Amino acid sequence: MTKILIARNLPESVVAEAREAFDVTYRDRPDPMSRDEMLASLTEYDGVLVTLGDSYNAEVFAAAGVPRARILANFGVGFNHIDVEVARNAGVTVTNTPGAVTDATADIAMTLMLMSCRRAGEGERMVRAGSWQGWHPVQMLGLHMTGKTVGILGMGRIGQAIARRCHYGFGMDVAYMSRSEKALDHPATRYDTPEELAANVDILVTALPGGAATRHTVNADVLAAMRPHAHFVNISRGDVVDEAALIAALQEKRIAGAGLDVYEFEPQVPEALRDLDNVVLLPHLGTAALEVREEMGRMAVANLCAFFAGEPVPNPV
Ligand code: 8YV
Repeated sequence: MTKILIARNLPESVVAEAREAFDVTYRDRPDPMSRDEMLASLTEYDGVLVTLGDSYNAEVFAAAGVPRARILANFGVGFNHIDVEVARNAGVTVTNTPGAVTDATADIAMTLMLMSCRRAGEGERMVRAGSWQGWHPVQMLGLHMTGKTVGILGMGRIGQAIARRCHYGFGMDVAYMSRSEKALDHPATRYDTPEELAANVDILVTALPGGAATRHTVNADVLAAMRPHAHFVNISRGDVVDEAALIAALQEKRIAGAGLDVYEFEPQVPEALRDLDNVVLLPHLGTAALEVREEMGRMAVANLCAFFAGEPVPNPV
């Protein structure tokens, strides 16, 4: 029977489904694999269900030699923790779970936009600390989202889901930067560079894939182009932003605030960021809802099943 390693704790229904099809070794733990475990995952199993935090880089593949594993089925849409090129050269197929994550991740973007613009984190901390002095007409005034312009960096599935929410739900104008013009069912302005986009919006949101190709797309220049009342939101990968430059922009109040679900060196969140009042910090909650994680798991298992049945995998990357 085909030997599969499930490398991380998953919803029970997903593990049960995988067990029906494969000889499963279930690593029921929340932490990423050690280097030895990573090597063993490639040399002792036919396929691995992997996720964020397990870095299948060139060095790991080189150390593993000719892998026994022929597929890495990633649980998640983002696969910047896997060197896909190296995997391909080693004869290893990589799959992911697009679609399943889209709405939940777009919802977290809206959560962060609202929380940052309306200073909800700051207000909640004030109430908890017992330091609220009572309502008054100019207390904690934030940015009203209705009618403002959102700028989306990266207009894939998640970017488009954020755009729809902003346009239809909040009456916002939509602007974006992406490699190609997108056929959308609502008006949107496309800009060619991140700087131009940043200069023309009230809220800048990143929905880029992460990894080498998009590293530090939001750098000091892009942050400098933003307007002082503007907010920045990141729900994609921490490395799309130069975190040190973001911290400086926030400290110097060159932008009004930020809402972050992801970090450059996750799970480390710099103290300088945690010290700031004008940021909302979430622990990578993008897809954190049981039914979403179950759907992601079902997709990962479906990719494994198709692969070992000799059929085309539904979600190759
Ligand atoms: C996942 C995500 O929960 O799907 C993704 O790429 O960023 C998440 O929300 C996590 O990364 C698992 O891969």
